[in-house]
Amino acid sequence: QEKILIGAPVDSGQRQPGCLMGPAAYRVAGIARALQDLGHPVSDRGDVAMDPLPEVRSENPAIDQLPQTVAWTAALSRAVEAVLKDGGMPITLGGDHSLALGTVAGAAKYADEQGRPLFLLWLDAHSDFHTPRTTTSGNLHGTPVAYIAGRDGFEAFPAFPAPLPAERICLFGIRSVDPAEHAALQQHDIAINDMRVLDEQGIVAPLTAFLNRVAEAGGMLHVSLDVDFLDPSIAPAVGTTVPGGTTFREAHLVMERLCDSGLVTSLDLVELNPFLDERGRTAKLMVDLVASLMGRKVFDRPTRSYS
Ligand code: DIR
Ligand code: MN
Ligand code: MN
Ligand code: MN
Repeated sequence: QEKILIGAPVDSGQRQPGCLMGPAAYRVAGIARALQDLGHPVSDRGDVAMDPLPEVRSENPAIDQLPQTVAWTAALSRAVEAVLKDGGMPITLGGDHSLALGTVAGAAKYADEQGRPLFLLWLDAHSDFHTPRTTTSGNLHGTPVAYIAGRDGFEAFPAFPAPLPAERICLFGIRSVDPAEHAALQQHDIAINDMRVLDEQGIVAPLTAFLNRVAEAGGMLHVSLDVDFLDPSIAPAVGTTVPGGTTFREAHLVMERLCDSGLVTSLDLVELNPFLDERGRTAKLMVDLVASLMGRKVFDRPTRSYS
């Protein structure tokens, strides 16, 4: 199956400049070559352009760059849906995490047309469960999971196609949750695998439980990988580092297990800020993680079954 790269130079979901250089950094770090070396056909559709800015406003005065974020959401939703319609697997090269408002909307639209349930695996230090009403930072990269789950407050945005019920969403690696997000998450049944869960149970048990549900439902699976899922000691190039993240070995094991499952149908790589990187170190780690997800391994092992 063809892996299709979509550049998403989105910088409007947070205030630290630099994420717009992400797509270029992934290309320089050799993402296409890494996939080709694994035997996958790859095509690069270049960078998506933002739609014209709509006239939208929010009652929350803290909100930053709402029109830009709405415009990116519309453009990226179309781009991802088009790749899925062409039978490809979209790999969106970000760009800050607000781009997932669009990429997951595109995947949800396609899944809905196919009559298949879409599942979401959110690999992140943050729960990103704010709405434009509850965010105090005003940074819209903290909102996509709420949009995807169908929470109120996104009136300025295109209506999310078939919002995902809580049992189809899995947060993984969480260690920074704002009070308003915490309160809202208490009202939802979303699986929250915070770092304590991963410390106590390891990554395999909770991940397998989720993947089994996806397989049983015949679902599609969108994976959204935020650089800050990783510990800052191995992935420094992100604007919002949070100590205590996943290790190199844990992150690769997540990717290998996802590969074995054969369930992943779309992928985001988000929040890389190449301006903060050390000679491409974080970009190269992200490319290596994608390679593990796409089949790079030390030795072949019998494929595990996911019911
Ligand atoms: C914080 C930080 N919860 C906010 N969020 C994210 O601004 O809403 N940082 N996603 O990467
Ligand atoms: Mn995030
Ligand atoms: Mn994050
Ligand atoms: Mn950020």
